[in-house]
Amino acid sequence: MILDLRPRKAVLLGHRRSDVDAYCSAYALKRMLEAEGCEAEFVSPEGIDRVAKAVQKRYWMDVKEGYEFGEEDLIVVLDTGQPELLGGLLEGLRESKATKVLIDHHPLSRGSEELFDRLLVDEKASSTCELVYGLMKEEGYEPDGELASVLLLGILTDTQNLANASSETLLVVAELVKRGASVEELRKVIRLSKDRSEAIAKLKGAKRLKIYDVGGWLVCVTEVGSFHASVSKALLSLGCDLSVAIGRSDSGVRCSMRAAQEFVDETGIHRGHLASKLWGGRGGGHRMAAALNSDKGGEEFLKDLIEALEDEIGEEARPID
Ligand SMILES: [Mn+2]
Repeated sequence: MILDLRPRKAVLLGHRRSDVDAYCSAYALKRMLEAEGCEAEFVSPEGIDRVAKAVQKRYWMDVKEGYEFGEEDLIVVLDTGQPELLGGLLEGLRESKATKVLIDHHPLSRGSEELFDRLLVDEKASSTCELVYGLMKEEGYEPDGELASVLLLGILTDTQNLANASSETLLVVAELVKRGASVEELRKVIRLSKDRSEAIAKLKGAKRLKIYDVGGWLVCVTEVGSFHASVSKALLSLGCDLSVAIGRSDSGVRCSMRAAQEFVDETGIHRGHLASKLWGGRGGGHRMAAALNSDKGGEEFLKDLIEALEDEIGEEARPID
């Protein structure tokens, strides 16, 4: 998939503010490439996020925020569902003569197919780290205990500590544990990085909650200034079937949306439907999680969202006080 190209200089690209999965998959891939005599560096626009920084302290790798394209013969883009998440690097990527590979567990977005020469994309995989582990086995590269730990970190963070892990993923986890990774130890690395302001955002999100019953489903909407993704995730764990955290942005509102698996399975609604109805498809994410932007005002946005849900479910929304 990669080593057959006999690359000499590779650049590994993560998405804007790379998360643990992007950082760790790059870390592991870099090691595999270096073992084959290929120089490799990791570039992530706007650096990496807070939890990834905690991981970086323990498993150090240099993170560059920009890159001068030209000498590379291999580009691997990791964990990046939408090419736009590469920010200013996208232009250079397009123009580069290098072989371009995408390794990702997000749905393949339009445009990615032409952009890349090789795709390792599997929506069923828990994480990009899981895909990189599969790739290593295919390439005949044996990850040691440290790499097994790094790969497991990406799986842990992308499955909410294995809560959402599939049977297939648990088998991969078992292999990584046999290679020397410790779930208990790695949980500590991620837990280290609890953030007080994030906790406050979640609590405020819960306090300001609007609850609707739409055809028996609990739809929860709230407004917060920051940490939208973790607020919507937290609301789901409180028992909502669909949670939406809205915040103001320069041009209108931005929001993060999450759906419980049963909701997606039984209603068939996923962010694709709602995004195209409400925002002309602007947004990205998984089937069950999405980040969206809209130029509408908060009230209008909420009204449209509820109407779109009523339409899809075929029942009227009933507010619950
Ligand atoms: Mn990921």
